[in-house]
Amino acid sequence: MGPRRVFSGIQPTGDFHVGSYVGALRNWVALQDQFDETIYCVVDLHAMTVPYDPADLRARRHESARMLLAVGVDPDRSLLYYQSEVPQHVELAWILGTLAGLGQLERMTQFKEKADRAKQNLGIFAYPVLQAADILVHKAHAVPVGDDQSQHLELTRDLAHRFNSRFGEEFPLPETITPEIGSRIMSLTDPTAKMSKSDPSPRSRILLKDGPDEISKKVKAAVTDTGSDVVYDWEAKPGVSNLLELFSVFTGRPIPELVDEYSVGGYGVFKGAVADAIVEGLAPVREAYDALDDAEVTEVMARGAGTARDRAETSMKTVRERVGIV
Ligand code: AQP
Repeated sequence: MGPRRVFSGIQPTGDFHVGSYVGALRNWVALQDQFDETIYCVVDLHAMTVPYDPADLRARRHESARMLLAVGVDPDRSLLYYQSEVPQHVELAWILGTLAGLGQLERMTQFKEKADRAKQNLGIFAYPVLQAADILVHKAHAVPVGDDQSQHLELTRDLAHRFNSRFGEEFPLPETITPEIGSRIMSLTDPTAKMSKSDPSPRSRILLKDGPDEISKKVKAAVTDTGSDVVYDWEAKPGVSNLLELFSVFTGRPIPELVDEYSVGGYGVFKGAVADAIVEGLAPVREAYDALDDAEVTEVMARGAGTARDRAETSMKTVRERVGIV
């Protein structure tokens, strides 16, 4: 068996929040110790599927790269680059697009949620095909993502399987890696909706760049449920359950132990402790972010793109031969 590879991407569409950190980015860092190769990408082409300002995109992709380095993606161990700088992603997306059924793409929940009629475009529709190409161009075996991406990963496996059956065995079918706790962190203002960077309320999410005061304020104002018991029960107490998941992730302590300790004392004491745990957990990330030098970030990303292009081109040589365009 060859080297075991991980691939994942993140959109530079806004400030990263604890949802994407807990659901995905934390795993990106841990997987550097568990897989032979880890490949991470700032997926700026995906970010163009919603209305945006070019200057804003330019700034955000750089900030995103800087934040990935700050959370612990190590450029000496992981390949890190901007998607747009490796054109083979788009070439493979076209080929996979010819194998993708319209019905299946129309059933994608994220497409249905995001594509309100006024803003619909081909990019949003084809988004999961480009995502499949991102993963398959590196022949990745595993993809660490939050729960919201499992349907797209299913499509990726279908496309890989269809390609292999039609043109010959080329792509591994990648597995999804989601964390047991925190695969779906919910909004602080509406614990029935996932925490998301496109939520109009900034109080709904904790940003990785938030300072201690902002974090405390947001946690203390988080919607909790009626009563005052700290109970882990997603049906009856989604707000408290969401905070318990965050508490567990940031302290490394099991949820039942936290429930035992905070079952008396009310929501005030509980929320104070959750806020402290998040503040403490994010402090090193914020410090690393502030310490990074812009020129260093630019240099890391240029180096990553060069390596990624070479690797993607090696994959595409065989793919082109298989599909008959050489
Ligand atoms: N709330 C969440 N809980 C767990 N995981 C999450 N992820 C995002 N939100 C949560 C995971 O983070 C990774 C990066 O996601 P992305 O930025 O590429 O895309 P996204 O899912 O579109 O992020 P948002 O914040 O939810 O933005 P909008 O509102 O635009 O949809 C992915 O692995 C995702 O699963």
